[in-house]
Amino acid sequence: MLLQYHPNHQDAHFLQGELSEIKENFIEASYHFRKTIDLNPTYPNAHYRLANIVLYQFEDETPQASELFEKAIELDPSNADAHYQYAVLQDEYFNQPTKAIEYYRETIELQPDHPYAAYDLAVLYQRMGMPEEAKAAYELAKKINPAVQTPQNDAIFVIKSNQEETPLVVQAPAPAIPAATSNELISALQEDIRRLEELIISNQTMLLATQQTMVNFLPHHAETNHLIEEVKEEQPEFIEPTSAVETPKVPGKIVVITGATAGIGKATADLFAANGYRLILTGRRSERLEDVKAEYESKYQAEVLIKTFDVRDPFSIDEMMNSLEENWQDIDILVNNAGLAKGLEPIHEGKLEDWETMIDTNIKGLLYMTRAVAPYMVKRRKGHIINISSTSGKEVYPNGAVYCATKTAVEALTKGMRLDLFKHNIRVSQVAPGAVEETEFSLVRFEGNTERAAQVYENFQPLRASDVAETIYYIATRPDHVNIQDVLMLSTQQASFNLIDRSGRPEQLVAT
Ligand code: NDP
Ligand code: 8X3
Repeated sequence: MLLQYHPNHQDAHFLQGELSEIKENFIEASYHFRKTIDLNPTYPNAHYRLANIVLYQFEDETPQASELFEKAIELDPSNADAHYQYAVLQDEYFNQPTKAIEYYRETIELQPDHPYAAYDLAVLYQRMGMPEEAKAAYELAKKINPAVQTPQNDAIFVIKSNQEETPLVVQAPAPAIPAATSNELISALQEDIRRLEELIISNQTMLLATQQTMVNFLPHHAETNHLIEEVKEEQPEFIEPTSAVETPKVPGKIVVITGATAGIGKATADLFAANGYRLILTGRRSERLEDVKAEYESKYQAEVLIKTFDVRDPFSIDEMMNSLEENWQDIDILVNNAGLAKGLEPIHEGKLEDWETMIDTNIKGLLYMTRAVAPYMVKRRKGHIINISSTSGKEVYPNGAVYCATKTAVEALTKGMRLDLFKHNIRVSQVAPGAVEETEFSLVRFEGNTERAAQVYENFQPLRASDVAETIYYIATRPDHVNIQDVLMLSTQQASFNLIDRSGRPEQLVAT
């Protein structure tokens, strides 16, 4: 709730990251930690927390995790566990034993009773053919954790160290990389809650809306405490970093998003970029595409390809596909988002030009894109097409016949695509949102008339572009065997096109 009024509040993002992590919503947690870093690149512990999530929750993101641990160490050279995790990565992933040794040793210096570092160091020394050093590290490991002393380990480290033999490959008896303990998570969280409360209370300049934030925040705080209690009860020692809901970040996957210059498309691009996807972003406004590319490259180090074309032109689409270098051709996800409404008139007054534009963009554009991309997916037996429909595909409203007809067509196309493509192992989904702000949708519909466009969203809280983006991302990140076909989503204050509770946005209600 605090973020609703202060979307750039770094503490609130960090705290929300911690809460999301405890709730095992790792995508959300990583989003908030990234946002924290974005707002304050030296925010204490943010890199470290994000690194842990990236490493344990998202497949194949090890290089990024390593960079984050490196940064965490740079920001806080006393963080023993960051040193340890970094050492493990150098050892096990990057095959850099010398560097790994350096960081294991630093871990032990910083935290002499670190439960795993000495043992892992012993194993590494042994593997490197340095038996004396291995033995010394093993002796230390035994002092820290007597459980590591087994007859097998004794034989390996003590006896073998005196013989000139090929070093043995040693299996660690305990998990090599420890999860953060629940106690660590809890105390970090409690500290942050305390800090945030102090910050809010001491801020005398906060206005009415912020006071409401406090009111809304308190039950949230209670919920946090409840969660903490639950965690303590259920898991006195460890929180295993396994996700009940698998939402892995899959790096290197390629997503094409049409209409990424604004609104829902841009918000979707942001989320995929933040989560390590490679993006092909399209739209007609090349300057906007350039800006978006520059933003994601610097903010997320994302790989972004931009393609300027009109989805109504099948030849440009073919040209675009033919221009893709081989390493960009394996498109995993196509988000058919580009679309628009033009005008709001009764059928007998509608402009033919508007009708052509809507039909050509919303139906034919979506078809052309699908026709161009789907064969690659069929060939690979892999892919996911996500169409952006609308509540207008499920109901028809006065003066909106043609726009509603185009979105009804999208509904039919989604169903049809699914029937044709499921046997090729391709997923087909759609999202059908109600009114969405933070878009240019109404501005386009009313030909740049800002006043008329603003009226659409007046006195109620519509969906935001990011809400729809999150749904698209959720659909795209289900396990391979899950196909979510259709999601209808509206603002809580909207029940249908004309049934909108316009008694005010939540904060306005409070202020009056
Ligand atoms: P925006 O106007 O903010 O974004 C529309 C995007 O589509 C822009 O990036 C635009 O890029 C692109 N686009 C439009 N026409 C073309 C074209 N001919 N060729 C290529 N790109 C095109 O609107 P939204 O984000 O709201 O709209 C996205 C989708 O969501 C649409 O399909 C819309 O129907 C649907 N939708 C929107 C709702 C809302 O209330 N906002 C609710 C339900 C569904 P550019 O101009 O640079 O080409
Ligand atoms: C856009 C939503 O209700 O304006 O698809 O048609 S609405």
